[in-house]
Amino acid sequence: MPSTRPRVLSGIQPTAGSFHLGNYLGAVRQWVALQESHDAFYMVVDLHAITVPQDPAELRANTRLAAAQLLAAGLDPERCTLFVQSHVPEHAQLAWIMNCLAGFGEASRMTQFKDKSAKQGAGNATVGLFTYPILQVADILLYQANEVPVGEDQRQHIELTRDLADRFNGRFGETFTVPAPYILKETAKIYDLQDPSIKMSKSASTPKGLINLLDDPKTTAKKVKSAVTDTDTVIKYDTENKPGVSNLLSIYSTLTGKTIADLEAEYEGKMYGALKTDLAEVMVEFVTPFRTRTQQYLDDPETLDSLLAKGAEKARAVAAETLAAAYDRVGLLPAKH
Ligand code: ATP
Ligand code: LTN
Repeated sequence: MPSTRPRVLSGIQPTAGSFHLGNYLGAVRQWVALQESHDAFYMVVDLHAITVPQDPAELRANTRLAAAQLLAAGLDPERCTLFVQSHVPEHAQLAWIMNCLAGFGEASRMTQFKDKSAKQGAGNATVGLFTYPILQVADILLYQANEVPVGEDQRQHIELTRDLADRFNGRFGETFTVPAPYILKETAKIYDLQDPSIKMSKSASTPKGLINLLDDPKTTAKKVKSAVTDTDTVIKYDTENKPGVSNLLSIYSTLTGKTIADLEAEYEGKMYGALKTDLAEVMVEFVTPFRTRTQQYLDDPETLDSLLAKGAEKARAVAAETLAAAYDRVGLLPAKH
Protein backbone atom coordinates (compact mmCIF):
# COMPACT_ATOMS: atom_id res chain seq x y z
CA MET A 1 0.00 0.00 0.00
CA PRO A 2 1.49 3.38 -0.88
CA SER A 3 2.45 5.42 2.15
CA THR A 4 0.31 8.44 3.00
CA ARG A 5 3.06 9.94 5.15
CA PRO A 6 4.81 13.03 3.83
CA ARG A 7 8.09 12.18 2.19
CA VAL A 8 11.60 13.30 3.08
CA LEU A 9 14.81 12.80 1.18
CA SER A 10 18.40 13.69 1.92
CA GLY A 11 21.94 12.72 1.07
CA ILE A 12 25.45 12.83 2.44
CA GLN A 13 28.75 12.62 0.56
CA PRO A 14 31.25 9.83 1.17
CA THR A 15 34.14 12.27 0.93
CA ALA A 16 35.76 11.78 4.32
CA GLY A 17 36.40 8.81 6.54
CA SER A 18 34.34 10.08 9.43
CA PHE A 19 31.21 12.17 9.75
CA HIS A 20 31.77 15.26 11.84
CA LEU A 21 29.60 16.72 14.56
CA GLY A 22 28.14 19.32 12.17
CA ASN A 23 26.95 16.57 9.81
CA TYR A 24 25.34 14.73 12.68
CA LEU A 25 23.67 17.62 14.48
CA GLY A 26 22.80 19.58 11.33
CA ALA A 27 21.44 16.71 9.29
CA VAL A 28 21.74 13.04 10.28
CA ARG A 29 20.08 13.47 13.67
CA GLN A 30 16.98 14.85 11.93
CA TRP A 31 17.06 11.97 9.45
CA VAL A 32 16.82 9.52 12.34
CA ALA A 33 13.89 11.38 13.92
CA LEU A 34 12.00 11.81 10.65
CA GLN A 35 11.94 8.10 9.83
CA GLU A 36 9.27 7.77 12.55
CA SER A 37 6.86 10.25 11.01
CA HIS A 38 7.78 10.37 7.33
CA ASP A 39 8.29 8.14 4.34
CA ALA A 40 12.05 8.61 4.39
CA PHE A 41 14.68 8.17 1.66
CA TYR A 42 18.33 8.65 2.54
CA MET A 43 21.35 8.08 0.38
CA VAL A 44 25.10 8.18 0.19
CA VAL A 45 25.77 10.51 -2.74
CA ASP A 46 28.80 8.98 -4.41
CA LEU A 47 28.09 10.68 -7.75
CA HIS A 48 28.33 14.02 -5.98
CA ALA A 49 31.59 12.97 -4.36
CA ILE A 50 33.34 12.51 -7.73
CA THR A 51 32.80 16.15 -8.67
CA VAL A 52 36.18 16.60 -6.99
CA PRO A 53 39.02 14.08 -7.45
CA GLN A 54 38.65 10.85 -5.42
CA ASP A 55 40.88 7.84 -5.08
CA PRO A 56 38.76 4.89 -6.36
CA ALA A 57 39.58 2.45 -3.55
CA GLU A 58 39.04 5.14 -0.94
CA LEU A 59 35.74 6.21 -2.47
CA ARG A 60 34.47 2.63 -2.35
CA ALA A 61 35.57 2.23 1.27
CA ASN A 62 34.13 5.60 2.28
CA THR A 63 30.79 4.77 0.69
CA ARG A 64 30.44 1.70 2.89
CA LEU A 65 31.77 3.66 5.83
CA ALA A 66 29.15 6.39 5.32
CA ALA A 67 26.37 3.79 5.18
CA ALA A 68 27.72 2.11 8.33
CA GLN A 69 27.76 5.44 10.16
CA LEU A 70 24.20 6.23 9.09
CA LEU A 71 23.07 2.90 10.52
CA ALA A 72 25.13 3.45 13.67
CA ALA A 73 23.48 6.85 14.08
CA GLY A 74 20.11 5.14 14.16
CA LEU A 75 18.76 4.77 10.64
CA ASP A 76 16.71 1.60 10.52
CA PRO A 77 16.28 -0.09 7.12
CA GLU A 78 12.85 -1.25 8.28
CA ARG A 79 11.78 2.36 8.78
CA CYS A 80 13.52 4.15 5.94
CA THR A 81 14.99 3.49 2.52
CA LEU A 82 18.79 3.71 2.67
CA PHE A 83 20.74 3.41 -0.57
CA VAL A 84 23.73 4.49 -2.64
CA GLN A 85 23.01 7.14 -5.27
CA SER A 86 24.91 5.42 -8.12
CA HIS A 87 22.86 2.25 -7.60
CA VAL A 88 19.84 4.12 -8.93
CA PRO A 89 20.68 5.24 -12.49
CA GLU A 90 17.61 7.46 -12.68
CA HIS A 91 19.51 10.15 -10.73
CA ALA A 92 21.93 10.77 -13.59
CA GLN A 93 19.11 10.48 -16.12
CA LEU A 94 16.86 13.08 -14.53
CA ALA A 95 19.88 15.30 -13.90
CA TRP A 96 20.33 15.58 -17.65
CA ILE A 97 16.76 16.78 -18.10
CA MET A 98 17.29 19.30 -15.29
CA ASN A 99 20.59 20.44 -16.83
CA CYS A 100 18.61 21.34 -19.93
CA LEU A 101 16.15 23.37 -17.88
CA ALA A 102 18.54 25.25 -15.59
CA GLY A 103 20.02 28.54 -16.68
CA PHE A 104 23.79 28.95 -16.89
CA GLY A 105 23.39 32.18 -14.94
CA GLU A 106 21.42 30.68 -12.09
CA ALA A 107 23.87 27.77 -11.77
CA SER A 108 26.72 30.30 -11.70
CA ARG A 109 25.19 31.98 -8.65
CA MET A 110 25.50 28.88 -6.42
CA THR A 111 27.78 29.90 -3.57
CA GLN A 112 28.96 26.36 -2.80
CA PHE A 113 30.23 26.09 -6.37
CA LYS A 114 31.99 29.41 -6.07
CA ASP A 115 33.70 28.33 -2.83
CA LYS A 116 34.62 24.86 -3.97
CA SER A 117 35.80 25.87 -7.45
CA ALA A 118 38.00 28.56 -5.93
CA LYS A 119 39.69 25.80 -3.92
CA GLN A 120 40.41 23.79 -7.08
CA GLY A 121 42.31 26.75 -8.52
CA ALA A 122 41.34 28.98 -11.44
CA GLY A 123 39.87 26.99 -14.32
CA ASN A 124 40.51 23.61 -12.68
CA ALA A 125 37.02 22.88 -11.39
CA THR A 126 35.17 20.20 -13.33
CA VAL A 127 31.95 20.69 -15.25
CA GLY A 128 30.57 18.10 -12.80
CA LEU A 129 31.23 20.44 -9.88
CA PHE A 130 29.42 23.21 -11.75
CA THR A 131 26.39 21.05 -12.31
CA TYR A 132 26.52 19.44 -8.83
CA PRO A 133 23.44 21.37 -7.60
CA ILE A 134 21.45 20.20 -10.63
CA LEU A 135 22.16 16.57 -9.76
CA GLN A 136 20.93 17.40 -6.26
CA VAL A 137 17.75 18.84 -7.79
CA ALA A 138 17.22 15.53 -9.61
CA ASP A 139 17.86 13.57 -6.38
CA ILE A 140 15.10 15.42 -4.61
CA LEU A 141 12.52 15.62 -7.38
CA LEU A 142 12.78 11.93 -8.31
CA TYR A 143 11.24 11.02 -4.94
CA GLN A 144 8.57 13.74 -4.92
CA ALA A 145 10.01 14.76 -1.56
CA ASN A 146 7.97 17.20 0.52
CA GLU A 147 10.87 18.11 2.80
CA VAL A 148 14.64 17.96 2.69
CA PRO A 149 16.47 17.78 6.05
CA VAL A 150 19.86 19.52 5.69
CA GLY A 151 22.09 22.13 7.31
CA GLU A 152 21.84 25.83 6.51
CA ASP A 153 24.60 25.67 3.87
CA GLN A 154 22.26 23.66 1.61
CA ARG A 155 19.39 26.15 1.61
CA GLN A 156 20.34 27.69 -1.72
CA HIS A 157 20.30 24.28 -3.40
CA ILE A 158 16.80 23.60 -2.10
CA GLU A 159 15.68 26.99 -3.43
CA LEU A 160 17.08 26.03 -6.83
CA THR A 161 15.18 22.73 -6.60
CA ARG A 162 11.96 24.62 -5.95
CA ASP A 163 12.59 26.96 -8.89
CA LEU A 164 13.29 24.12 -11.31
CA ALA A 165 10.31 22.08 -10.11
CA ASP A 166 8.06 25.10 -10.67
CA ARG A 167 9.61 25.76 -14.06
CA PHE A 168 9.18 22.17 -15.22
CA ASN A 169 5.61 21.98 -13.90
CA GLY A 170 4.75 25.29 -15.56
CA ARG A 171 6.23 24.33 -18.89
CA PHE A 172 5.24 20.67 -19.14
CA GLY A 173 2.37 20.20 -16.66
CA GLU A 174 2.27 19.16 -12.99
CA THR A 175 4.96 16.52 -12.54
CA PHE A 176 7.04 17.28 -9.47
CA THR A 177 6.29 18.03 -5.83
CA VAL A 178 7.87 21.35 -4.86
CA PRO A 179 9.98 20.55 -1.77
CA ALA A 180 10.64 22.66 1.33
CA PRO A 181 13.89 22.79 3.28
CA TYR A 182 13.75 21.20 6.74
CA ILE A 183 16.38 23.11 8.71
CA LEU A 184 16.26 23.24 12.50
CA LYS A 185 17.25 26.64 13.80
CA GLU A 186 19.26 25.40 16.79
CA THR A 187 21.54 23.14 14.77
CA ALA A 188 21.41 24.72 11.30
CA LYS A 189 25.06 25.70 11.60
CA ILE A 190 27.53 24.16 14.04
CA TYR A 191 30.75 26.14 14.25
CA ASP A 192 34.40 25.19 14.33
CA LEU A 193 35.50 24.82 17.98
CA GLN A 194 38.69 26.81 17.37
CA ASP A 195 37.18 29.45 15.11
CA PRO A 196 33.50 30.01 15.85
CA SER A 197 33.19 32.40 12.91
CA ILE A 198 33.38 29.50 10.40
CA LYS A 199 31.18 26.42 10.10
CA MET A 200 32.52 23.08 11.21
CA SER A 201 33.47 21.41 7.95
CA LYS A 202 35.65 18.56 6.86
CA SER A 203 37.35 20.72 4.27
CA ALA A 204 37.56 24.15 5.93
CA SER A 205 37.87 23.46 9.65
CA THR A 206 41.04 23.62 11.68
CA PRO A 207 42.02 20.07 12.75
CA LYS A 208 41.49 20.94 16.44
CA GLY A 209 38.17 22.62 15.75
CA LEU A 210 36.67 19.66 13.88
CA ILE A 211 35.00 16.91 15.91
CA ASN A 212 35.11 13.70 13.90
CA LEU A 213 32.69 11.16 15.29
CA LEU A 214 35.10 8.29 14.67
CA ASP A 215 38.06 9.94 16.40
CA ASP A 216 39.44 8.27 19.46
CA PRO A 217 37.17 9.50 22.31
CA LYS A 218 40.20 10.85 24.14
CA THR A 219 40.95 13.12 21.19
CA THR A 220 37.34 14.23 21.15
CA ALA A 221 37.43 15.11 24.85
CA LYS A 222 40.68 17.05 24.36
CA LYS A 223 39.23 19.05 21.47
CA VAL A 224 36.16 19.99 23.49
CA LYS A 225 38.24 21.01 26.48
CA SER A 226 40.41 23.27 24.35
CA ALA A 227 37.49 24.93 22.54
CA VAL A 228 37.85 28.67 22.09
CA THR A 229 35.49 30.75 24.24
CA ASP A 230 36.09 34.41 25.14
CA THR A 231 37.76 36.57 27.76
CA ASP A 232 34.55 37.04 29.72
CA THR A 233 33.48 34.41 32.26
CA VAL A 234 29.69 34.32 31.98
CA ILE A 235 28.05 31.23 30.46
CA LYS A 236 25.30 32.79 28.39
CA TYR A 237 23.80 32.15 24.96
CA ASP A 238 24.66 35.22 22.88
CA THR A 239 25.69 34.37 19.34
CA GLU A 240 26.82 37.90 18.57
CA ASN A 241 29.13 38.52 21.50
CA LYS A 242 29.81 34.97 22.63
CA PRO A 243 29.89 32.78 19.53
CA GLY A 244 32.19 30.15 21.04
CA VAL A 245 30.19 29.66 24.24
CA SER A 246 26.90 29.76 22.31
CA ASN A 247 28.14 27.03 19.97
CA LEU A 248 29.05 24.83 22.96
CA LEU A 249 25.65 25.47 24.52
CA SER A 250 23.83 24.53 21.29
CA ILE A 251 25.80 21.31 21.03
CA TYR A 252 25.28 20.49 24.70
CA SER A 253 21.58 21.24 24.55
CA THR A 254 20.97 19.10 21.48
CA LEU A 255 22.95 16.11 22.74
CA THR A 256 21.28 16.08 26.16
CA GLY A 257 17.79 17.43 25.46
CA LYS A 258 18.28 20.12 28.12
CA THR A 259 17.14 23.58 27.07
CA ILE A 260 19.65 26.40 26.69
CA ALA A 261 17.86 28.27 29.51
CA ASP A 262 18.27 25.25 31.80
CA LEU A 263 21.96 25.06 30.96
CA GLU A 264 22.46 28.77 31.59
CA ALA A 265 20.84 28.34 35.01
CA GLU A 266 22.85 25.20 35.77
CA TYR A 267 26.14 26.93 34.97
CA GLU A 268 25.42 30.26 36.59
CA GLY A 269 28.48 31.39 38.49
CA LYS A 270 30.57 28.50 37.12
CA MET A 271 33.66 28.75 34.94
CA TYR A 272 33.99 27.86 31.26
CA GLY A 273 36.19 24.93 32.31
CA ALA A 274 33.26 23.27 34.09
CA LEU A 275 31.04 23.57 31.02
CA LYS A 276 33.74 22.15 28.76
CA THR A 277 34.56 19.25 31.07
CA ASP A 278 30.90 18.25 31.30
CA LEU A 279 30.35 18.63 27.57
CA ALA A 280 33.46 16.55 26.88
CA GLU A 281 31.92 13.79 28.97
CA VAL A 282 28.57 14.04 27.16
CA MET A 283 30.38 13.88 23.85
CA VAL A 284 32.47 10.85 24.84
CA GLU A 285 29.31 9.06 25.94
CA PHE A 286 27.84 9.78 22.56
CA VAL A 287 30.77 8.89 20.31
CA THR A 288 31.91 5.73 22.10
CA PRO A 289 28.89 3.54 21.23
CA PHE A 290 28.68 5.24 17.84
CA ARG A 291 32.20 4.05 16.99
CA THR A 292 31.47 0.54 18.20
CA ARG A 293 28.29 0.25 16.18
CA THR A 294 29.95 1.62 13.05
CA GLN A 295 32.70 -0.99 13.37
CA GLN A 296 30.12 -3.76 13.78
CA TYR A 297 28.49 -2.84 10.48
CA LEU A 298 31.88 -2.61 8.76
CA ASP A 299 32.86 -6.04 10.07
CA ASP A 300 30.04 -7.58 8.05
CA PRO A 301 30.28 -6.00 4.59
CA GLU A 302 28.07 -8.67 3.01
CA THR A 303 25.12 -7.80 5.19
CA LEU A 304 25.80 -4.11 4.65
CA ASP A 305 25.93 -4.51 0.87
CA SER A 306 22.76 -6.56 0.71
CA LEU A 307 20.96 -4.05 2.88
CA LEU A 308 22.04 -1.32 0.45
CA ALA A 309 20.93 -3.44 -2.50
CA LYS A 310 17.45 -3.78 -0.99
CA GLY A 311 17.36 -0.05 -0.37
CA ALA A 312 18.31 0.65 -4.00
CA GLU A 313 15.56 -1.64 -5.21
CA LYS A 314 12.95 0.20 -3.14
CA ALA A 315 14.31 3.58 -4.23
CA ARG A 316 14.37 2.57 -7.87
CA ALA A 317 10.70 1.68 -7.90
CA VAL A 318 9.85 5.26 -6.96
CA ALA A 319 12.55 6.92 -9.08
CA ALA A 320 11.69 4.98 -12.24
CA GLU A 321 8.07 6.06 -12.09
CA THR A 322 8.97 9.75 -11.76
CA LEU A 323 11.60 9.56 -14.49
CA ALA A 324 9.13 7.90 -16.90
CA ALA A 325 6.63 10.70 -16.28
CA ALA A 326 9.30 13.37 -16.83
CA TYR A 327 10.54 11.74 -20.05
CA ASP A 328 6.99 11.56 -21.32
CA ARG A 329 6.21 15.20 -20.48
CA VAL A 330 9.35 16.42 -22.20
CA GLY A 331 8.37 14.53 -25.34
CA LEU A 332 11.02 11.82 -25.50
CA LEU A 333 9.80 8.99 -27.69
CA PRO A 334 9.29 5.87 -25.57
CA ALA A 335 11.36 2.83 -26.56
CA LYS A 336 9.24 -0.07 -27.84
CA HIS A 337 9.40 -3.14 -25.57
P1 ATP B 1 32.37 20.26 3.02
O1 ATP B 1 33.59 20.17 3.85
O2 ATP B 1 32.55 19.75 1.63
O3 ATP B 1 31.68 21.58 3.14
P2 ATP B 1 30.58 19.25 4.87
O4 ATP B 1 31.51 19.05 5.99
O5 ATP B 1 29.71 20.46 4.84
O6 ATP B 1 31.40 19.17 3.57
P3 ATP B 1 28.57 17.54 3.66
O7 ATP B 1 28.75 16.11 3.30
O8 ATP B 1 28.58 18.51 2.54
O9 ATP B 1 29.66 17.95 4.73
O10 ATP B 1 27.24 17.73 4.49
C1 ATP B 1 26.32 16.74 4.87
C2 ATP B 1 25.20 17.39 5.65
O11 ATP B 1 25.69 17.97 6.85
C3 ATP B 1 24.49 18.52 4.91
O12 ATP B 1 23.10 18.45 5.12
C4 ATP B 1 25.06 19.78 5.53
O13 ATP B 1 24.18 20.86 5.45
C5 ATP B 1 25.27 19.33 6.95
N1 ATP B 1 26.32 20.09 7.62
C6 ATP B 1 27.63 20.08 7.28
N2 ATP B 1 28.34 20.88 8.10
C7 ATP B 1 27.45 21.41 8.99
C8 ATP B 1 27.57 22.28 10.11
N3 ATP B 1 28.74 22.79 10.46
N4 ATP B 1 26.44 22.60 10.79
C9 ATP B 1 25.25 22.09 10.44
N5 ATP B 1 25.08 21.25 9.41
C10 ATP B 1 26.15 20.89 8.69
N1 LTN C 1 24.76 18.66 -1.47
C1 LTN C 1 24.52 17.95 -0.24
C2 LTN C 1 24.39 16.46 -0.41
C3 LTN C 1 23.20 16.08 -1.23
C4 LTN C 1 21.84 16.21 -0.85
C5 LTN C 1 21.08 15.70 -1.95
C6 LTN C 1 21.19 16.72 0.26
C7 LTN C 1 23.22 15.52 -2.47
N2 LTN C 1 21.96 15.28 -2.90
C8 LTN C 1 19.69 15.69 -1.92
C9 LTN C 1 19.80 16.72 0.27
C10 LTN C 1 19.05 16.21 -0.81
C11 LTN C 1 25.70 18.26 0.68
O1 LTN C 1 26.69 18.72 0.26
N3 LTN C 1 25.59 17.99 1.88
